[in-house]
Order: sequence, then structure tokens, then C-alpha cells
Amino acid sequence: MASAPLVTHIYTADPSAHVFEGKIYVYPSHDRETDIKFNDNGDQYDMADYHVLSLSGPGSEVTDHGVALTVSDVPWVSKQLWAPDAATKNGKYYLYFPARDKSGIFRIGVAVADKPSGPFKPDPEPIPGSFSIDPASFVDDDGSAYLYFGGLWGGQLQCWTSGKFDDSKSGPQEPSGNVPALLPKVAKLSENMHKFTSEGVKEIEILDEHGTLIQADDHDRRFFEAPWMHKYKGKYYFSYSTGDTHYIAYAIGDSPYGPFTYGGRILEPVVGWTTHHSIVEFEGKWYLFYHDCELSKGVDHLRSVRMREIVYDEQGKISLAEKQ
Ligand code: FUB
Repeated sequence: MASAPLVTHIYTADPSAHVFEGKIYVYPSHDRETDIKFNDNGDQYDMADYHVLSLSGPGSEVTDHGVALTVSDVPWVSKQLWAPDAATKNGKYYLYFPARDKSGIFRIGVAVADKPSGPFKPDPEPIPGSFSIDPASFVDDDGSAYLYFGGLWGGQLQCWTSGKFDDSKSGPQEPSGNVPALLPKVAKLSENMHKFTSEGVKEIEILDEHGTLIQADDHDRRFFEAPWMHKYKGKYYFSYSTGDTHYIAYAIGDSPYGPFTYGGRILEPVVGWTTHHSIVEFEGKWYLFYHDCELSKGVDHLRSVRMREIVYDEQGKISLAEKQ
């Protein structure tokens, strides 16, 4: 059973949900109409600002807090404000967002606010050492904060295999054959949440049931984009989109750095090419936030955010709750 879009007055996508100050706040991309032709590089995802949504609980009215950050506010950005996320620490709220810099390379920026709804004031430069797309923040029980990121094809993760940006690998390319798939990334955030620590950027290993890295040709299970981290009963759940096979999958580990063992799928393909989600606990129940293109009748870059309850079985396996 599909849920209703959270809002219908604007198109929204890539929902990152958190409980802040007793309410659910959702940090989505703000999709807009464009004449840019669809391509596998994602040029049609030409978003220019962010709105923050909030609701006091499932089924309640959703507030659109208006523009929280716009492309012209950020000196280093040229275009494409893609999937953001937010975190809180030290009484402040931090918005993490990917965008192309003036040379067309995706970087990740941070912007700060006093309230979860913003408005957010961006740092003048991207986070040093950041690259690719889809930042997802996670603050562990001990206060340590992490940023997960990465996305293939238009997200440029494959351009960084040598440690330097290689433009010849731009576009819909990735390794193939029986070699390990490209791995998503994680970096521990500094105490002030504006930088990566000196630990630098690490790779997130996703293993199959035999303890072997998921292979590049295994498009049903390999990481593509949309990383998310949540913790359930002391275990770390790393979930992600499989891109061209259109699943939301997850893998379970004992540390925020992994390794993670593939656990299954949370969401089957939705209407539209992309799929992207977040998972959050609210008042003892767990919810999946995701998007699809039903409202726009299948236009891939005009998406709408929805939410559904999820449940865990005794082994910690996730499924959609039957009754919504
Ligand atoms: O919204 C633009 C891109 O589409 C996101 O960064 C990806 O995760 C995909 O949802």
C-alpha cells in the first residue's frame, strides 16, 4: 500500500528524516521543472534550493518552513543542490549538502542554523577533502558524529579511485566483472561539525553471506548511492540505493565503520528511476521515508516524499509494516 505524499505544493525527494525537539524534521531535495533533457548523468536533477518540512507525528499536518538555503547563498557552488541531510550538536543544527563546484566537481558543503528549520548559513568553502554526493550524518550514542557519502555515475564516485578527480571517468560508468564494487565512504566529523577529522575518509565494506565483498556485477546488491546509517538494538544498519536495479537495500555491522553484511531489501522499485530514503525512530516505532514519481505521473526528476512504518523481526531483519 503506497502512502500519500507528505506535501503536494512542491516536488520533494531524497528525504533525510530526524527527530529534533520532539518533532519529525525532513530535509529533502526540492525538485523543479527543467528543460534539461533526461540523461544517465542526472543533469535533469537541477535543484536550486532546499526547503525543510516538519510534522508533529505520522499522519499529522506537514509544515513547509520555506527556503532554508539557496544556491546563490553558497559562493563555491555552481549548480545542482542534491540530496542533503542534517545533524544537531552543541545546540546548533548543521545542514550537509552536495553540489557541483565552479569546475563541475561534486563537493559537500555544511551550513549552520540555530533552529532545525533554518535558515542555514553556509561555510564559504566545501568541507576540505569532501567529494561525490549524498551526505548522510549519524551521531552515535557517545556523541561521535560521522558523515557517510558517495554515489556512482552522475555522483562521480568512480572518478576518485586514484584519490584525484579523473574526469575521463565522469558519466554513467563503474567497474564491471568479478571485481569488488566501488565502496561508499565515511568520515568522522570534527567536534565543531565543520570538517573531517585527521582520520580522513574511509571505505565502507559491504560483504555477502560468505564474507566476500559484494562484486561489481552484482547490481541487485552493490552500493550505488543514497547511504543512510541508523542503529537498532546496538547494531549498525547501513542502507542504500542499488541505483539501476532500483532497490533500497541494507547491511548490518557492529561498528559505524563496518564491515557490514548484506541483510536484504527494504523497498522494491518505486515509480521513477531514483530511489532514496532515510530511517528514523519516533515514539517507539520506526519509519522509512522515501520518494517516488507517482504525483508527477512518472517524470523522473519530479518526485514526492512519502513515509511508511517498518518493522524488525527477531533476527533484526527489516520489512515494511503490513498495516500502515
Ligand atoms: O536528487 C538527486 C539525486 O538523485 C540524489 O543525490 C540521488 O540519491 C538520487 O536520488
